[in-house]
Amino acid sequence: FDARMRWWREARFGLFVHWGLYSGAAGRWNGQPMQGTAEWIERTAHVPTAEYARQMLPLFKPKPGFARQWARLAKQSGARYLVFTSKHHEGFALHDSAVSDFDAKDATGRDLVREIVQAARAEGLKVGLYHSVIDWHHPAYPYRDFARLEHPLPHPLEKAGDKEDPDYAKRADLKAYQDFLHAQVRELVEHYGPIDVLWWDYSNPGAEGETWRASELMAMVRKAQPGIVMNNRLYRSLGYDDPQGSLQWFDRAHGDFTTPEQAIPARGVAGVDWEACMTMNGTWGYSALDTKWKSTRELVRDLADTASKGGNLLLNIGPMADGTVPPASVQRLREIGAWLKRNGDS
Ligand code: JFZ
Repeated sequence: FDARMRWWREARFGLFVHWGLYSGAAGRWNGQPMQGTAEWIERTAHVPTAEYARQMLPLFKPKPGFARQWARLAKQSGARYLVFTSKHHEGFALHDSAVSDFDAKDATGRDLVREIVQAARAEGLKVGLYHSVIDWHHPAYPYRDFARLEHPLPHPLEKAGDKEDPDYAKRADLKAYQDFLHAQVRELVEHYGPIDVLWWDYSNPGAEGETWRASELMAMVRKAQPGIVMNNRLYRSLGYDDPQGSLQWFDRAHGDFTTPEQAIPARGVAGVDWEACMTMNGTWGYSALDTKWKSTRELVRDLADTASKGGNLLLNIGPMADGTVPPASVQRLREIGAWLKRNGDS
């Protein structure tokens, strides 16, 4: 355990990337600004998945070389690792998946996980996958309706039906979904060479513990990637009422480190490896509407605060649908990099 955690403990700073079909929506649905973080727009705008795919797929056009730009930017910022969304809750997979046609290979002819992993490696960065356990696209996914997210089936709301997807209840099938989840993750850990981090997201209350056959899934991943480091969101729900909840719920058997949100100012817990993840504005996925950027000064302070309390900071960018990183993020990352050059330890 200590051996595989070594680089991670020394890393201190990583770049997080939220990028998927939602990037094309840029915070609006049918012209209307939507509340909430932009990567949740399918739920917040109550869009059926077929309609979502119909509108979003044509907008998703990765430009050539986008991954090299991300990796170079990560390097310039002083980050030592890059964690990107191989799949977010929308269910669109960035790799070439044989168990789904809702994937980048089918949509664009390209395997974007391969492009990103290779680009990160070329810059000497460690690379990790954020993989969503939630999947709003898969027909058997048993927690599809926003209203039911917190609740395992059967749920009283079932009787009211699902406005967005009336047949949903008939298709929901936990076992079939688990099998799909395991098969898709297997592709990711077997086909792309060494993967350094698996960043699971996330098990809401009611869908935690072994709901996803977590022990079996983690063992499979560990077998394919003996050195991989995993967070604990596959097994444990996070505490919504307590921002430090996931620290208290940490369980070494089901995660190497824990990833509390809103963990700044940092508290940390002795003996537990932890990582704060944070946006530079107020959204993970790209939104053209969110221009409330934190200052570089504030971000540097957050990085120092986290590092001084023994944690890592995973700082997010939300590229546009063609892979372009918002200029405000580019500027801040370069300034952080310059600060680290002057004040950091390498
Ligand atoms: C999850 C995602 O839903 C979100 O889109 C983003 O990817 C983020 C990094 O992770 O969001 C969460 C999950 C749990 C909590 C907060 C946000 N929580 O328990 O406080």
